[in-house]
Amino acid sequence: MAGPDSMFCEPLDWGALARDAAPAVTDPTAGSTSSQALLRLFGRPEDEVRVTLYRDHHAWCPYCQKVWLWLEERRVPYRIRKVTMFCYGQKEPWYTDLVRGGMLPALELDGRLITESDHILEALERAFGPLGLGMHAPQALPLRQLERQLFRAWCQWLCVPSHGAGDEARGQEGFERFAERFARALSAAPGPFLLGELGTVDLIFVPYVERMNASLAYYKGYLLRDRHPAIDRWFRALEERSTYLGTQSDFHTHAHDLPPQMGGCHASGTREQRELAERIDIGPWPVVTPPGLDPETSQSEPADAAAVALARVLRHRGPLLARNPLGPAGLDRPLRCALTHLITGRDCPPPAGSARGLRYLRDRISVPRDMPLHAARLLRRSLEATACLDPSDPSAPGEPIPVRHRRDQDPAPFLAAANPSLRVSP
Ligand SMILES: N[C@@H](CCC(=O)N[C@@H](CS)C(=O)NCC(=O)O)C(=O)O
Repeated sequence: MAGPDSMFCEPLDWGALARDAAPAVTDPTAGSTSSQALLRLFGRPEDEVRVTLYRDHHAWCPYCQKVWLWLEERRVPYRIRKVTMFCYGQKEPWYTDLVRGGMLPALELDGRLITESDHILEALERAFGPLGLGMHAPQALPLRQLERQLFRAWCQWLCVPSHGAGDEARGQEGFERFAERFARALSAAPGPFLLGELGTVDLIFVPYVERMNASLAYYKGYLLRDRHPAIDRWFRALEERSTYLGTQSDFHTHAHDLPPQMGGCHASGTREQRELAERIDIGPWPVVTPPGLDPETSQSEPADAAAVALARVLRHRGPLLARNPLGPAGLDRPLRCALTHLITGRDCPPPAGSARGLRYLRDRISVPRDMPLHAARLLRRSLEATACLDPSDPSAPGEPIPVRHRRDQDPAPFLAAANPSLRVSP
């Protein structure tokens, strides 16, 4: 048994760990935006709810994010029903009965079903009033076109295979043209947002600019916020809002959720790109130094980040253990070692052969689905630090993250654990 002065410590048991976990949010219908909430009331009675948002389980769908953010910003009471995307599992039959083809998002407003995110935003603006100047303001229309141009230039650079440095340079140039226009539009505005106060048009840019920021860092070694101070200022202003923070993902999640959704993402292969991608995958975080220039977030680490990460793991402990390549018996102790490191900061060596199971989990923490960005960083750091102490094979990799699909992220076992009536018999 290791004494208090020993360099290493023994893992805490599950009961002791539970005592250090952050308490559950008392009322998810009010309070900060959270990916886990299924009903948002903003202090209104439940019988006033007129809206149901259908969005994806993992918060990976960009078109869902803009509608989600709009409802949160406008504080419209709504219900959430989560649906599986084709890339990570089987679409729920009740959803394909409702929406032919199963596309997301969809929204029910006063019993009327609406699809297509822009139609949804239009209907919401009609029913509840615009956010800021609204999406039909004359100034908003050219900006909405710019968003699509920027999106296409990004796809061209990221998703079309390049044959050497010339192609890469052309891809970057094409992207820069529209990124500069976006930055100029932001600089021309009186505040950090596009048309003065935050409006629907900002929210239309949010999902893909967030994904550009992450994917271009990972696959091209290109730091969007560093290159365009006006875009950084826009992100900083968004990151002051609890609404955006509740929907915001991180570099690692997007780097690995985008390939199956986009039909592939192509790395430039430069030294800078490879170094940054490795940092995004295994840390340390922030992914660039000095820390003042964190390209993922302007927010510093909240004091309860480790306790939140711990609480989220404890909540899903059963399926997390069962889904791991080491199995429940094999992962139990290594996971407790990592969680002990997470909350005590002390090294806790796992049994021989556990590095691959710890790294499997490290690579599958999804932000904001599982926890916020800083909590995820701390958990990944503890999983990696503990894997490095594996006495037999400290550098054993986890199972590679698939790129054509993400069925390793099938939510079915987690849903069945939370609600046994959903369990499908084999
Ligand atoms: N134009 C549509 C695009 C929606 C869309 O492409 N949704 C994707 C997810 S991002 C989808 O539902 N794909 C089916 C699936 O992945 O299950 C909109 O604006 O709502």
